[in-house]
Formats: sequence, structure tokens, C-alpha cells
Amino acid sequence: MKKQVHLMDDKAINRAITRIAHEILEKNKGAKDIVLVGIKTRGVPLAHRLVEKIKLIEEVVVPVGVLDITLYRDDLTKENLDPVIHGSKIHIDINGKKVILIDDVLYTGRTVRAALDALVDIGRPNTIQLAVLVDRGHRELPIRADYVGKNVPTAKDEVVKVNLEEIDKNNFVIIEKL
Ligand code: 3GP
Ligand code: 5GP
Ligand code: MG
Repeated sequence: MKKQVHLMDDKAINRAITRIAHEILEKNKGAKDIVLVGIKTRGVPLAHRLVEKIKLIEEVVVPVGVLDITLYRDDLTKENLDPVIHGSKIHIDINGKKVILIDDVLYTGRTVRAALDALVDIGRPNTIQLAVLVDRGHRELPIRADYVGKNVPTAKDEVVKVNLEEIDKNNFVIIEKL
């Protein structure tokens, strides 16, 4: 059996998202001009959860866009090749906006770099920030997150498994040793 280490349960994930929503509003002095962009797959439900939190705190509904970026590799344990942008559903004007990218796990940073590329093709945001549920380290590019749910030191042969109710029917984060 794979060795598993428990990191976050339903409540811990919810608390992290609540905190990040507050941090986003504090840093940006409110919700004005904020656009959230979820990176598929699990960045998208996380973005929608942040919208709900921001709505509760500020009574403003911020728009959400979606970026589809995947790595061309058939085995996730292999070192990654370059991420490829498959598409975006950002029908929002991002010119002059404060765009916040949302992903579940930040690892090498290559996906975020590709996301930055895709965004600057679409428009000229005022700022681009990054929020992730888990930062597992091992960056290969000078990229960091502005908002982090949990910093998790990992080995390269470990995988952080993120399950979210909207996709997986339950909520938890664990480390799996392959
Ligand atoms: P996500 O799209 O929600 O991030 O890549 C498909 C899924 O495999 C990812 O879902 C993620 O949960 C999981 N995964 C685990 N480790 C890795 C990894 O190192 N790279 C990628 N791309 N996905 C990983
Ligand atoms: P990157 O290496 O580019 O930072 O991450 C690549 C993509 O794979 C991102 O969408 C990221 O969320 C996902 N990813 C990388 N490592 C992991 C991991 O250990 N667990 C999960 N769930 N996703 C990961
Ligand atoms: Mg991801």
C-alpha cells in the first residue's frame, strides 16, 4: 500500500480558503477590479469557493475565468516537460484588473509561468497575483505565491493528493509516497 500522510481535512481546507479570502481583500483594499482565474482542474472549484467567501465578507460577486493548462507527460512521476495551454474561458476584460490566479498545488512553477503567458496574450492586467491551496516547494522558476493555504515540504517522489467535493465527492489533502 502507498504510504499516506494526512495534511488537511474539510475544516482545515475551509479555514484556509476563508483566510485567503480575507488576505485577498486586505491586500487589494476590497474586491474592486478583482478577477479570479482558476487553473483547471482543481483551481476552478477553489476559485468558486473564494467567490463565495468574498461575497459573504464584502457583498460583492467577483468574476471567475478558467485556464486549461496541462503538462505533456504520461506519467506524473516523470520530470515534467513544458506545460501547454489548451484553452481559456476568460470572457472578462482583464485590462487594468487585478487578476488572481488560483491553483490547488504549486510545484515547479511551470504551469503558472504558462498561465502568465496566456494572460498577457488576453490583455494587460494591472497586477497578477497567485493563490494556491498547497505550496509543495521544488520551484524551477522564480515564481512564488502571494496567498498559500499550507506550505508543505515534500520529496520529489511524493505526490500531494487534493480531493475537492465538487470533483471528488470529498474534501482532503494528503501526501502519498509513490
Ligand atoms: P489538477 O488538475 O486538479 O491539478 O494533472 C492531473 C491531476 O494529477 C492534477 O489535478 C493533480 O491533482 C494530480 N497531480 C499530482 N501530482 C501532479 C504533478 O506533479 N503534476 C500534475 N500535473 N498533476 C499532478
Ligand atoms: P507545476 O509543477 O507547474 O507547479 O505544477 C503543475 C500542475 O500540477 C499544477 O496544476 C499543479 O497544481 C499540479 N501539481 C503539481 N504537483 C502536484 C501535486 O503534488 N499534487 C497535486 N494535486 N497537483 C500537483
Ligand atoms: Mg493544479
